[in-house]
Amino acid sequence: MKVLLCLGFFLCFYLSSEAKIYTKCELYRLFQETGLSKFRGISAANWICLAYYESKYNTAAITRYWQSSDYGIFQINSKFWCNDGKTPGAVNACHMSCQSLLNDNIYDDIECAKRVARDPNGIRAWVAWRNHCRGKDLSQFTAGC
Ligand SMILES: [Ca+2]
Repeated sequence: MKVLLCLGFFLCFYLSSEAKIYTKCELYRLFQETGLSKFRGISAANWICLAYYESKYNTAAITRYWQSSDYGIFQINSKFWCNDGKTPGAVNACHMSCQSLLNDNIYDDIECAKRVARDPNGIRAWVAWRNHCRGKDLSQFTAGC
């Protein structure tokens, strides 16, 4: 998404690589395209439900904790998965900057989510999925897509 902001008569900022609020059907198509749908047997509806309750589909979402933060549409944590330069003992298992989890390109976010889900806990790593999606009727998350 590109946004043109004009302030007054002269001052214009052209910003690229902005954040984006996705729709469930945009996510559905991207999850199909990248193979996140059915990844380790986890359906698209589970991933869309997870993204809804973690970030409301907003790539700019950040949640700060005492010594780490969650970033982006999947709320991926800086303690284990990405590098934000300020998390003590960070592992950075996705080998990426946490800032990359905040822009409108979510292909790298999807690859990192797959990495998280490859661990033994799988999708259970996400608290919002456990609290809001596990065992629920998730048909609304792909309805009409
Ligand atoms: Ca990204």
